[in-house]
Amino acid sequence: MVEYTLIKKDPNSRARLGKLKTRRGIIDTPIFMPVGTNATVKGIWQHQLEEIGAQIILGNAFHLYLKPGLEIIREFGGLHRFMGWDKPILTDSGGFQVFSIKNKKVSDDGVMFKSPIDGSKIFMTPELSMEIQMTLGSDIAMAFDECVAPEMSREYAEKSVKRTTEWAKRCLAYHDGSQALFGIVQGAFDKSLREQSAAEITSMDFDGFAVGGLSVGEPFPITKEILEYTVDLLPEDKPRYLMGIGSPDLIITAVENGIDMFDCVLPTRIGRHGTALTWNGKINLKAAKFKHSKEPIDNECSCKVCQHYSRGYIYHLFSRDEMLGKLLVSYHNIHFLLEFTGKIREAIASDTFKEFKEECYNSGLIKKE
Ligand code: PRF
Ligand code: ZN
Repeated sequence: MVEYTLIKKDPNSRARLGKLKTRRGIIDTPIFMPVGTNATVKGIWQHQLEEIGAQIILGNAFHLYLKPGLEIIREFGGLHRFMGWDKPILTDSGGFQVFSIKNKKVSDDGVMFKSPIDGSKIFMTPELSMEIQMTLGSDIAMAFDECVAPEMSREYAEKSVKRTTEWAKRCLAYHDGSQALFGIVQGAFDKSLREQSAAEITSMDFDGFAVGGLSVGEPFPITKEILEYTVDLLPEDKPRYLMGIGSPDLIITAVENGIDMFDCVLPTRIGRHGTALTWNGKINLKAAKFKHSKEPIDNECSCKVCQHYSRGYIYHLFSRDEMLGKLLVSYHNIHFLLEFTGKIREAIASDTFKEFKEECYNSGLIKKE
């Protein structure tokens, strides 16, 4: 259901340039996927996403099942029609969202929890997650997995890896093949568990593979070490997705380790708080030092916000709590990450990825490890 074509490998790292053919068009990889949890990338119109070059966005089985619910999605003919977006959508299975809920009961059958919206009891299973994602009609669905919290014991993590494998089998068995389906490798921060999980998950007939369970609060060197180790265990001929990362540092680390896809709420979340990504690092536009600034957020940015508005104007919007401030910074931030990943692709294409990374260090966008 998706077809990955490797175009080129970077001579100095494991970075790779490729194309992923989906039923709704071809995606250039490495690619950043903006997150639209509730069928909206917060604060951005769908036509604006197109305008800034988003090629694929994320939706969330968990949230969309709670609201608006499957009845409404069916009535509207799927998620694409419901939200007015006709490019590819990847849906997450709920495996991560369910696990951040308190007072849930996890068993080998599934996860029992109370709806955070109306308190009703919900039993999420691999089969239900597949049912939801098929109804949403996303182009890429994710297997239902268990993302283990970092404080859990090795014993628990071991059980959890087994459970994620069993759930992956059930997802494949229930799924009707109408959309692509990716498997997720778990295994906490333990290399032997990662190895076991990767061996089990990659032995199944998935269209692509994701690395889950990282960037859940652990220090950066651990993320990096486990990522490096895990990517080596994934097949070369399928797309690889690192779930839930989107800071420039982690994007560079992911790409140089051979990751093709990543997603994160970071650009819109920090944008709503006035923090903007720039080629010289993050700035917070609520800071008084920007009150008189006639400069754009970033001099090198080609986005509409940087073309038309000053830091001083955006400072004013935030000081009056005007909603436009949040919208402008969110738009700029998403544009920034899409432009950043576009430059990464150009650099891999021209054998200058190493130099590009060096430039990012020198400009202050990313930190020395
Ligand atoms: N599993 C799923 N979604 C996720 C994760 C995971 O482990 C993560 C971890 N960073 C983000 N999103 N299903
Ligand atoms: Zn901009």
